[in-house]
Amino acid sequence: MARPYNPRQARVNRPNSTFETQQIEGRFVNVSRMVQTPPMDESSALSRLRDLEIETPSWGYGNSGTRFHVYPWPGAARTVHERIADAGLVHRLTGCCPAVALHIPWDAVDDYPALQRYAQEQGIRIGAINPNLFGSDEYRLGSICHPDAAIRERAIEHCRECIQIAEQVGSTVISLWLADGTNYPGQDDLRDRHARLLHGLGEVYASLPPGMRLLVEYKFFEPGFYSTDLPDWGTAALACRRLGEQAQVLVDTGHHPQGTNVEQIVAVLLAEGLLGGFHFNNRKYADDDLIVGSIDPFELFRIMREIAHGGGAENIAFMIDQSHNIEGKIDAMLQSVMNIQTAYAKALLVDEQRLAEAQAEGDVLGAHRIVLEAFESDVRPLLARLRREVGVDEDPVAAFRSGGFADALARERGTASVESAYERL
Ligand code: LRH
Ligand code: MN
Repeated sequence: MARPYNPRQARVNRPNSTFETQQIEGRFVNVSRMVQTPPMDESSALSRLRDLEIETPSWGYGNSGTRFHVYPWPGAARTVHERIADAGLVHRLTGCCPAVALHIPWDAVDDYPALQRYAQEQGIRIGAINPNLFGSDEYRLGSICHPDAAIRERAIEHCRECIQIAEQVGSTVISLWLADGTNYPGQDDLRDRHARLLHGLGEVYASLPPGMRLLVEYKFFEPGFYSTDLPDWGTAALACRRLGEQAQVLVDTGHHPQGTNVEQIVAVLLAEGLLGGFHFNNRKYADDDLIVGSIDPFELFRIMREIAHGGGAENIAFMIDQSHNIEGKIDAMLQSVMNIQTAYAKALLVDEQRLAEAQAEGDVLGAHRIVLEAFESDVRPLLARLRREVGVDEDPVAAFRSGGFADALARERGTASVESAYERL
């Protein structure tokens, strides 16, 4: 009589199973999933959900638009203090957004310790500091990859200033995106630019105090329309490996060519210990920076599933990076937070044990249906219970809209118009 089926045994004993060969690199093999992991019960899902902290971007609260026009929103934040106050309101209404990311110089002030105290008065802390190496005329041909050494040095110096700002506001994350690239073949030497990239990142990394992380954000195009110096996860991962343990890759969900399997990039970076954080948003076409989960909620679920079952997700910075061009900024941010919580809650409900068995049996559709089951489950009651337990309204967007916040802000702040790129011509 055949021995009772034991997926753990089956997989390990399959002749060409890779586990034996990878024993020396056991840390890559997700053995834990092989262990009989009972489906996650509601209370453990709730504790995982309670641990999920989402950082909102200061620049997501202000008026933003496209090169065609910026449509001013009544009551939209106009100053760094108003942006931090709005982030504080989002935390009070969701219970899970205790930090706001700043962008320098958009959020520059003379007294950073005072700004940190102001954030604390709003019930939040200052999170990632984003250097801006694209907002001044001298960066036409790049910043740390610029052909001119003096401009490269000034770009590196700006990053060092941002590290000092981070120290003054108690932040432990520098989140660096480079707009650096070229627009025409021959415009510059691609290998020279790569060498400048690695040298520049090395200079920035060397200035990090212990305990501070450098998150390296890649993007496949724009504003570079022929080459981008940090175009993909591979280049970012190579650079981070070369830099050291305090450097990790930041995955902006809108920064990939169409058809990219983003969750596989997340899985590989997690396995390699190189996933530092996310810039969540969604897109239909390019880097559209739309509300996360608004276009492809199934992709967001698949990404959060790699986080939910992969382990090693302890130190990941879950950050939103969006611009709300035609909708209200605060309720758009609230909806984004809810969409991330929804995707994570569904991901936590995947029956990992049954899935491992179906995968071991090569039951392709069976395995897929187990994942679909979780995606199609209604997690609204679970999230309502979570929000009741953390003392916020079951529907933060409804609470914002029925709470008169928008009208109060519009009365207090009015409507500030902003010129678009073309209008400044
Ligand atoms: C670049 C990017 C980067 C930010 C900017 C606001 O597209 O994603 O993270 O600096 O948006
Ligand atoms: Mn981003």
